[in-house]
Amino acid sequence: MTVEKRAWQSFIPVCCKVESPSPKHKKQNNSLQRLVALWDLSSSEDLSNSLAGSNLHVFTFEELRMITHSFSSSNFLGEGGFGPVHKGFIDDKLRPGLKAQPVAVKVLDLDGFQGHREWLTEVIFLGQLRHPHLVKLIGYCCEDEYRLLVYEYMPRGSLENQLFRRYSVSLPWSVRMKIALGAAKGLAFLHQADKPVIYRDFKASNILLDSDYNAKLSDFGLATDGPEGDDTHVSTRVVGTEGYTAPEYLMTGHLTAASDVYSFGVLLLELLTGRRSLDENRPQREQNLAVWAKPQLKNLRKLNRIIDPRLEGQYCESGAQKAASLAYQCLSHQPKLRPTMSTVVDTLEPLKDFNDISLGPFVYTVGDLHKENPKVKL
Ligand code: ACK
Repeated sequence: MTVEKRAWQSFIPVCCKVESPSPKHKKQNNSLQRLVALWDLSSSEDLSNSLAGSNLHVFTFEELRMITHSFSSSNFLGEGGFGPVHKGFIDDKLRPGLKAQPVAVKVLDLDGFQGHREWLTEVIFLGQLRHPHLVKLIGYCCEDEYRLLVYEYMPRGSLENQLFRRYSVSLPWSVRMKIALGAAKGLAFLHQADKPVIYRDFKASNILLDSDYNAKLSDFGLATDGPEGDDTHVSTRVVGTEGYTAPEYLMTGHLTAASDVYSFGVLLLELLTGRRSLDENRPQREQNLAVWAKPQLKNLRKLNRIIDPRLEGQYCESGAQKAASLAYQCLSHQPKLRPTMSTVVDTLEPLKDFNDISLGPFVYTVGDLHKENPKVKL
């Protein structure tokens, strides 16, 4: 797997304007998190100057209002932890040189779960990181109290919606494996970067899908730099999403790349079983997916019983065994026993090659779907 180099080093001199690094602390100052801290104190003008080499477009609020038809309900895509997301369209009539394309515009709701700091983290991390399995940030708006982000548009929305939506055809086995592989590649890229990044909020709602079910990670508001040098972990305030969080991180705040691997194991279970990581509508002992499913992963008879019934038996048994065994390792209570994300990628690579049969055509029943939920993406 190729690891793209990040270009953020070129931004260091500008941010050092705010606080000059001593040689002793140079390594630490190179971190993306450090840049977030420095820019948090500086003006929006400093931010746009500093991001000048990142190819991010700086939009005005008026421009984004225009391309989303005043954030109309017909352009509304959904509401995330960050705030509402609307569809829009950009082209070179808006700005010379802009590629004509649909976009998704996220509006930061300052009363919501995330704030300016998370917005800044997203701009800085996604502004510097480029990879086929990370959603592309096209630009942002930082005007008065407005904070918005403009992304490439992902026609199939979030994996959460695709996997758990009531009125949809079940995702076939090979598509589930393709999605797992794509998301694993995104995480592996972050972990293997020159300055490793821990994603910290890996979950189905943060994985977006393009028209061919290529998975891309989105929402970097909680991302942070990985440990450097001799350090083995970073200590942080515990953040993330219940049901996906590694037990050692939950208990001690010690964060390593292995915490992301645990969350990946939970996501793999969601894909195998069609169940949510946490589901309060189930009997008590089945509510936490990892706790309930883990003891059943190593036994083929038990495994066959927990595979998503919506697959109607259309899955590759040996592939399911391999995926279940991988999930089991990812969910180890000892972080050191979990595989690295590049091992996860290598293990998943062959599992997507399965010919799904007899589930019928993998198409949505457009008419019915739309009647039930007019906001559903087609
Ligand atoms: O599952 P969805 O349809 O896909 O609903 C959620 C909603 O916004 C809140 O996150 C959708 N969404 C977020 N980012 C994008 C994007 N880049 N392209 C298309 N839909 C998006 C997400």
